[in-house]
Amino acid sequence: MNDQASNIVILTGAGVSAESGLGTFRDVGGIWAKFDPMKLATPEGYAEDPDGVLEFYSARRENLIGARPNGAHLALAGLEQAWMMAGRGDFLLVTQNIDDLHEQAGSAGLIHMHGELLKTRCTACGHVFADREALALTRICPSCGHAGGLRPHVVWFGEMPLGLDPIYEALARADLFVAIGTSCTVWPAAGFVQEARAAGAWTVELSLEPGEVSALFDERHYGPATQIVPDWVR
Ligand code: BV8
Repeated sequence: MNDQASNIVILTGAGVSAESGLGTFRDVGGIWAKFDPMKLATPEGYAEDPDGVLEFYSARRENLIGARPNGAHLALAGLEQAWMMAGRGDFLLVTQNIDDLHEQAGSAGLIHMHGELLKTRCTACGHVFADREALALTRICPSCGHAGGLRPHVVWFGEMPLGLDPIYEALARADLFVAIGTSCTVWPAAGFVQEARAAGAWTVELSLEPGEVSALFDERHYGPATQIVPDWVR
């Protein structure tokens, strides 16, 4: 890893959680190979079949509740702690993942740009709350009492990702950008490497195989995240 860097932005994707037993999206046998994202991860799909969408996310919640962080999550939490202790500069972890495995590993400065599976949002009042239960249309918002307006606190296709202002600010200051376990197919995350390069950052891709924008990375290491992330952090 680059010992000179002071401001780091790390982007993670589904590959970082694959060895914790959570499926990726676009690999063979991935979630979007089995389920249609246009029916299950869009506002239009939810309007058409809310029960079907809630069932899909409830099943993923059940799967997540048994999952534990792996060596890659732990290495990133350790890197953050070392970075802050040494007073090196800014540290921002941005994840496209909706699981909570980075938090379980101890990461603190984290943005969930595609939302969080274990949270629910009320479409009537906007209240967001921690929620590990199965989702159902009959449930009532604990804040405003409205029934039938609860949805998973995730960002669907066509919706605006979360935390973009602080993310772009950090990218503009970054001197090191690392993308881990992401195919870089989903925008705007796929464009972050270009933003970082424009700011003069050194760019690193750590994944099982090259993603869509691999050519834009200065340094690339391919293999399972539980091996290549701890090796790179060391
Ligand atoms: C938006 C959350 C407006 C819920 C998800 C054309 C051009 C530009 C944009 C678009 C376009 N057409 C459509 C768009 C917009 C669209 C988009 O990008 N579509 C794509 C498909 C073309 N984007 C949006 O709609 C976004 N909003 O654009 O708003 C806007 C305007 C201006 C400025 C800003 C915004 C909202 C997108 C949010 C979608 N939500 N899901 C849920 O999960 O159900 S997307 C879904 O994909 C996932 O949640 C995940 O977050 C995301 C990214 O996937 P990856 O994490 O990369 O996973 P993937 O399976 O693809 O890859 C896994 C990688 O890991 C692989 O490379 C593999 O090799 C590697 N791997 C596997 N195992 C391991 C491993 N690596 C290491 N170790 C291992 N063991």
